Amino acid sequence: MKKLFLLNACCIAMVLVTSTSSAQWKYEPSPENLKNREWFQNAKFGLFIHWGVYSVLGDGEWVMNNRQIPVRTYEKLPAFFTPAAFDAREWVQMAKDAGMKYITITSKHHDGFAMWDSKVSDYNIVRRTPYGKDVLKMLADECQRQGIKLFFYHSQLDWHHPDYFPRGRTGGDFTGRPAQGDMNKYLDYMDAQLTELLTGYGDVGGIWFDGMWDKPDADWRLERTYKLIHSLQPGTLIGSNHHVAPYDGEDFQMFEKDLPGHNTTGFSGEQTVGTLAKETCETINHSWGFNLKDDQHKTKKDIVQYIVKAAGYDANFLLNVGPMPNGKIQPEHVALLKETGDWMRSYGETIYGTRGGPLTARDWGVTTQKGNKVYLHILQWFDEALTIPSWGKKIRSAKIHGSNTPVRFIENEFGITLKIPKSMQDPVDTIIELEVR
Ligand code: FHN
Repeated sequence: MKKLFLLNACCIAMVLVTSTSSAQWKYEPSPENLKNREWFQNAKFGLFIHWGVYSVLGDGEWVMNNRQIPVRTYEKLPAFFTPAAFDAREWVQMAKDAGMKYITITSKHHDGFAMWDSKVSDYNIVRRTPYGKDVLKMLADECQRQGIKLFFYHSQLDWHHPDYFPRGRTGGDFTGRPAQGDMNKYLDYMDAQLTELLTGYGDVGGIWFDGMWDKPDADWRLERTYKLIHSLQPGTLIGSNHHVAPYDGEDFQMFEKDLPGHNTTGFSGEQTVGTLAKETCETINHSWGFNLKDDQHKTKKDIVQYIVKAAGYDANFLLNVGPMPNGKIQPEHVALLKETGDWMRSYGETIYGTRGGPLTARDWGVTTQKGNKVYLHILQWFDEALTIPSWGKKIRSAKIHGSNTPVRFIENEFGITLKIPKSMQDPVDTIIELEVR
């Protein structure tokens, strides 16, 4: 019965959507969506969670493709997924204490396994695992309760579904799927599952798509899917990790393991920086999904400086953890997030609600601004005098943020030179608060 209702809801929405799909479609974000974009830009810091049955093997979220595990074999994994120690309250509290304002969790990753009680497919956590509970529902309720927004990561790429055809760059013949299929049937299935997520889990802060890069030339019916999402929840922010310029219908732009405009990972070669709200996502170690051997954990300084740099580039920072199969987050990552929260409690005012600028990023650091305040975030500087260019505003005062310690400065044709004695410098971030007029 529920399946029929959902398919009807999806079809009605689809009829609505398809009947208006057209070449000259121009996406007009709703007032609610524009308000949520503002909220997003002020939020600045979120928790990314890559969690799924792949966590059981402790070898990251690409284990099915990397080890060339056929579908029929991989389908044995859910039987071992028993996260008895999963505690949504603990996860949300941890994110909140770290200074994070939203959580983005994998609803479905490339392995095609649904982490919620999907009526569209029984390849899900409720029907296929001994645990049998809808962790997304538990998390959505807890986020609602604690005032944290919940976003769903959703993979367009699918190594399990037979109609994800023609295959793409990954998930080839080793999956053992028949060498035929109908991509439109797969996209109908994807839209039906998205309809479930957008009609059964409260307010959805956003949908974080990933995987189009597997078949970059395919017709992904984006207009249809984006219209469906905004017809079900106009305020939901859509972003897609396709590594190219944003498409119509998208509300924010993400950059994987890079600051906007940078391309250290090779992902962002084609990616021009658009005018939408921006977000940089990064791993807390070197893995997205739980990886037993990965002890390349970042330090508090790495994380804080990344948050600050992202803010200087006018972008959010989405920091990832890969929970363990028992439902716990690795203790090293819990400790790192706690330390980060201590810093955000002390200096968050120079991040939350700010915008990047007025100066673009420099070797010594970045600037953020809010109202008549400009914050110089000096991340690496070895001298006691720093000269920055003027930008047309007069400096009324300068001080070490969070103290009443004035910072001496002179303004002249060469710019603004500030005297920052070593004793005032902080190895993580020396924040100079300028009051401007
Ligand atoms: O393949 C995925 C990967 O597993 C992970 O989800 C990251 C997150 O940004 N995105 C893809 C790699 O680009």
